[in-house]
Amino acid sequence: MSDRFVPLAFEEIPPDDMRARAAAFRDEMQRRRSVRDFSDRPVDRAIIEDGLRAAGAAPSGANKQPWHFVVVSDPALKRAIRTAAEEEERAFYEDRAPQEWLDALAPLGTDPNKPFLEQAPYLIAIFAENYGRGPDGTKEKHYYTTESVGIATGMLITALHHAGLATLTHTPSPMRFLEEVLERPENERAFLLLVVGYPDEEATVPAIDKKPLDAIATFR
Ligand code: IYR
Repeated sequence: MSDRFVPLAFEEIPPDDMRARAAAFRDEMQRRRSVRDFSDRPVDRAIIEDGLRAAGAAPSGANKQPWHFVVVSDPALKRAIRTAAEEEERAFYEDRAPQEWLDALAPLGTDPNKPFLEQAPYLIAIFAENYGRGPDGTKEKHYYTTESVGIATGMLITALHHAGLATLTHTPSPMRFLEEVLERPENERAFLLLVVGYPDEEATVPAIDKKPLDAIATFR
């Protein structure tokens, strides 16, 4: 976009504050859970918009920003998404999924019923742009699209959690139906469906753990 350079707006933080912030943010992120029981309580759209702005600040291959977020709150659209998703999920749970995959999912207690797709106030359908369009309509190549959209999605989840909302990364498989229901252009493919809202007051989550640091990182 730009062949100019500007000064970096870097905010130096004193080392003690850095440690405190790192620890506080670690605690905050460790409280994040994937939620499947959502309340229908409304959510201020400004929170969703700022979450999307934060996601849009993600790094991306050649800064092509190869993502598009469709924010769905319309009840008829949510119902259409639920109907199509549950159809795929039924096929998944009843035929397509190998036993090993079903066994891996057992601790999560998931099944083909996805009431949260109607209950939650917002569904954010995340699309990856396989290519873009220049100002004159010519095709523009995108780079590291999956990585870029994955990073933006992680930042969106983090932003919404930080703002006080619950999310669920839902991946009905296959999810091409999202492209049809939401009438997306042919350069976009559905990447993930993020369910967003307040948890139901009675919400429970599976008793599962995250791996400790020494199991996920090597220092050398
Ligand atoms: N898409 C199905 C199955 C599912 C798959 C994985 I991998 C999960 O981590 C969770 C669920 C569903 O949403 O039920």
